[in-house]
Amino acid sequence: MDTRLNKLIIDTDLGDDIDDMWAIGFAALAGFDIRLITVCYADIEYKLKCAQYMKDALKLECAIAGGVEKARTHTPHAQRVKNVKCDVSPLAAEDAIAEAVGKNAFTDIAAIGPMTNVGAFVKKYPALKDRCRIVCMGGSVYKGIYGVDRAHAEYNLKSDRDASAAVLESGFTVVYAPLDVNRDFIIDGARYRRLRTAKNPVTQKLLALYDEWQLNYHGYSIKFDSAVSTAIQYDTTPLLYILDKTLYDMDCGRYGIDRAGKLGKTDNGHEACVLLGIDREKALDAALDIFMREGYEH
Ligand SMILES: [Ca+2]
Repeated sequence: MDTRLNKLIIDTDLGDDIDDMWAIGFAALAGFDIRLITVCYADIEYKLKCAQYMKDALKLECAIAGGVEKARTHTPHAQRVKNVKCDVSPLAAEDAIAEAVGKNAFTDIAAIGPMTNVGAFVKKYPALKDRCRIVCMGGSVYKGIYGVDRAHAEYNLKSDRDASAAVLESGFTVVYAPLDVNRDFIIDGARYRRLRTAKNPVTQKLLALYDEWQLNYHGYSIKFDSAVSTAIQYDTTPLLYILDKTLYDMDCGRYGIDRAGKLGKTDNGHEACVLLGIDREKALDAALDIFMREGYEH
């Protein structure tokens, strides 16, 4: 594990599927220095409240900023966050990202929602390309959704296809964690039984949010029985990559995003690195170790 962690910006569509909440909790427990959370794509006012809720619950010291709203989706935690008072940056998300990147020698940007905000950032601030790395949850190269071994246009990249293409073509360092490595990334069985006994306040909060999501979420993501399993933890995998690259098989080469938003290898594409394989058992153990950490202090 790399203990010399970079500063971290999280660009997220939290508050819809539950995996973003798990990823933010994971980042906090892993000891990332989270400088900024930007919310993207849908239901921005609600997502800002969700981000503020996570900031308060996890005692984070980060800034929060919002992006352009392009859709309305699902708001399973609306009741929980409705009275949250937000302290939101007056900056637009892409400007807040640039400000945070500009303050440090190097910053990782975990892009775990549709690429609207990160696309705007790379287009407006090309001079910052050597000051950060963008690690995305996105794409489906050889494997598709849970149980389907056929690639397809994955949600984060297809929802704002032009922004996704802007990120890939930007010249910034971009690493993709596609469905190939995370569509089976689920904590279940004996690991899940252990997770349920976690003592730290972060994982206890995540489990409460997960139970709430099980009751109130009526979207497209798969719900497993919460007595025995988490939901699919797509968004934890790019953060786990930053911590330990050896858990993955990575391919670096020329990739493109087609009109439908599908990521694939192509001779006339742009340089990118894509995680295509994962040591699943070892990676789940590594994630569980972090969710079980004791002595969380911020
Ligand atoms: Ca997400």
